Amino acid sequence: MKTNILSTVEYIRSQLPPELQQPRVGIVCGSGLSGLAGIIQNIHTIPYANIPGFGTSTVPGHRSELAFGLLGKNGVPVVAMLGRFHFYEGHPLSTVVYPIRVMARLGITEILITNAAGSLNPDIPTGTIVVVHDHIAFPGMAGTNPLMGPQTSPEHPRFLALSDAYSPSLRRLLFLAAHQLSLSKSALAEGTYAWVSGPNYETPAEGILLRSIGVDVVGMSTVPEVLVAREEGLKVMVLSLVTNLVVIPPSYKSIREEVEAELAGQSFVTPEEQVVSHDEVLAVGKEKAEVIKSLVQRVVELLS
Ligand code: CYT
Repeated sequence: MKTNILSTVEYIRSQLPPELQQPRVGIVCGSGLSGLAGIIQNIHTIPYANIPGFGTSTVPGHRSELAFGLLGKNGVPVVAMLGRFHFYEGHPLSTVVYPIRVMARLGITEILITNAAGSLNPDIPTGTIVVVHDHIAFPGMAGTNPLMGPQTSPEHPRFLALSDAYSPSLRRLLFLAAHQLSLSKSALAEGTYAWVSGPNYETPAEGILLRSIGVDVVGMSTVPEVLVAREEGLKVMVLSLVTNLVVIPPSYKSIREEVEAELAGQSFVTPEEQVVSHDEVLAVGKEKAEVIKSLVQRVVELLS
């Protein structure tokens, strides 16, 4: 494992000019958020397909490249994942988190992670950017955890503490950045992210469950990356863009009563069903991508 990471790091460095070989900040671009590449200066990209140990991401709307370059007015060296690996694509969790371990070995000290998520909180509408302050890892609690297995480094704690997984200092910088960019108060919220494996969206009953235990947003990524980033000693910040609302019925209406009433008098109609679509998720991503880009850039500037 360790030698693999080192050989991956060696390959990556061989593809880069010296000034980009030691990035300071890592960035993970979620669904529709890879436009960040457009503001990286001196950009050098390496397709995942060429990088030893990397998988290939297969989700429409996600790119599959690692981008190196300088970000912000101080030209901070960064590495950005344009597209990530999801557990639901069939990759083992070790593949999902491999780029995080590689970026840590390349020398990053902070990682800024973005994703698209569904909201369960009526106060967090579509289009809101949620600054994640905690998580619930459903697969992780149930034995699907990227930290399981032998320790791969003596520096890794066996029993990782997660009380401060989402760096308070980075979250402070994020809200300072939002202030400097004059974002409206409602553009941002703070909340708890639940990781589910996907690839299906949640049923209404699952939505009720998640909401009742205090979840604000739900998604199919990020948490494995956070766990490994923390194990590697990185400071972590996560931004979730709410691209859809998880359908939570106030109460289940009886279809039987409805049909019986219709049959007793009026005409019978089959109503349209309310479903989440991946296209909807991508469309909202496009609209808010600019804001996330500016926030990420400003946080990187504030870090330097
Ligand atoms: N939406 C999303 N669940 C959702 O409803 N983007 C991920 C998971």
